[in-house]
Amino acid sequence: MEHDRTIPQWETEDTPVSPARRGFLMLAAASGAAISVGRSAAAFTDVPFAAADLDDDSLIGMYRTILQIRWHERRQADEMLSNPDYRGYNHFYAGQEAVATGVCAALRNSGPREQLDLVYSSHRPSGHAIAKGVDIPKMVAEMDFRATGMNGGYGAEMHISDPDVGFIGADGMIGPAPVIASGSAFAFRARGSDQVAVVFAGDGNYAAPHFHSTLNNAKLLDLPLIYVCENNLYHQYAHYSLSCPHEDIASAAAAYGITAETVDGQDVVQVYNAAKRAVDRARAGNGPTFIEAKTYRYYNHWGAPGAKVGELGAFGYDPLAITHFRPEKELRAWMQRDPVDISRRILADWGVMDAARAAEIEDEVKAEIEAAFEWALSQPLCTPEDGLRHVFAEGTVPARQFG
Ligand SMILES: Cc1ncc(C[n+]2csc(CCOP(=O)(O)OP(=O)(O)O)c2C)c(N)n1
Ligand SMILES: [Mg+2]
Repeated sequence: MEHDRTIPQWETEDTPVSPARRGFLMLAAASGAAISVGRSAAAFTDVPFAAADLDDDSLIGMYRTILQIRWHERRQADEMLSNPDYRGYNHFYAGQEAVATGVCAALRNSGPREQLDLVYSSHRPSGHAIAKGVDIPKMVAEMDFRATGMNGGYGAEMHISDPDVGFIGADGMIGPAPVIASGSAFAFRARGSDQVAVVFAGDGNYAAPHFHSTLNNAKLLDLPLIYVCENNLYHQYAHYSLSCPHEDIASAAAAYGITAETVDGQDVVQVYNAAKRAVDRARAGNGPTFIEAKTYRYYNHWGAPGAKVGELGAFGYDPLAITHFRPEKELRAWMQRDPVDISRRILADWGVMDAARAAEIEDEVKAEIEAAFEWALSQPLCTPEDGLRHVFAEGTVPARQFG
C-alpha cells in the first residue's frame, strides 16, 4: 500500500524532513513537554526521513512487537499479584518497549547462526528477548521454571537465552555484559563477518569500570559494537545524577571518540533510525556506535510491588526502596508519552494502519499472550536434578589443543 510516507521528489533520504512531516513530529514532541528530556525532545524535530527503508508490514510488525512486550508484562504482573502458585518473576520493561523494538528491527534475527546479529541483555531482559524474536510461550514457561521452557526451566528470568535467534541472554551482573559483547564484536571482525553485537545496559552501568574499558577498546579496535544505554533515570531507587556527572551519558561515549547520539526512547521510529545508522556503520567496518535512549519504566525496580491487577504501572509502595521513591507525578508524566500510543499515532498519521486495525492487532496480541500463559502454566515443573544437567560434558570429550 502506498501512503504519504513515500519520499517526495524534492526530498532524498539525506535531506531533512519536509515541513509538513516536521510539523507532525514537533506535535508529537510537544506532547512530551511535561517531561524533562529537554534535548532529546528538541532533537525530535531534526530526525531525517523516518524509517524510510521499512515497508508497511515491518512498521506494523514493530507496533505488534511493542504490544507483545507490553501484554506479556501486564499478564505476568497480574499472575504475580493474584496467583500464589506462580513462581515466576521479572524486572518489568513496560514503558521502555520502543527501545528494544526499534533496535532489534534493525538487526538480523533469523537465518544461520553464524550470520545472526547478537544481543547481550541485562537483568531486565524480557523486552529484549521478545524483540529479538524468541518463542514467547517457551519464554513464559522458562520464567515459571517449567521443564519445557526455553532453557529447561532452571534458568528463569535472569538466565533466559536463545542462540537460535541471536539472543545471547540475560545477565544478572551490572557491569560486565558490554565487555563480553565487545568480545563477540572482536570475533566478528577477526573472522571477517559482517555481524554486529549489541549490548543493552542501563544508566547504572555508567559507574562500572566495564563501561569505560568497553568503549575504549571498541574504538581502538573499531569493533562492530552497538552500545544501547537505556537511561530510565534510575538504578533501583537512585537517580542517575547521583553516579554520573553527565546529563547525557552519550557525551561520555563521545569522549572516547565513539559516534554517540541521544534519542527519544519512547518513539520507536527515532530509535529504529539511530539503530539502522549504527548497524550500517558497523557492517561497513566503520566501528562502534553508542545510542542513549531516554526512557522510563512503569513498574518498580523488581516484580510487581505497588501494582494492582488489571492496571498498568506501579505507584508508591516498594519494600525494596530503602532510600526514596520516585515522584508519582514523574511516572504519570512519562505515561503520557507511552510508546504504544506514539507508535499507533505515527502509523495512523502515515496511513499505514487505521484505528480499527490497531485495535484488531492489540486483540490478536492479547489472545496470543493468553494462549502462551495457558500453555506454559500447564507444563511440568523442572526438578532439582535438572539443575545439574548441562553443567558437565557427558560422554567422551576429544582432546583439544587450545592456544
Ligand atoms: C555488580 C552488581 N551490583 C549490584 C547489583 C544489584 N542491581 C541489580 S539491578 C541494579 C540497578 C541497575 O540499574 P540500571 O543499570 O540503571 O538498569 P535498570 O534497572 O534501570 O534497568 C542493581 C544495582 C547487581 N545485579 N550487580
Ligand atoms: Mg536505569
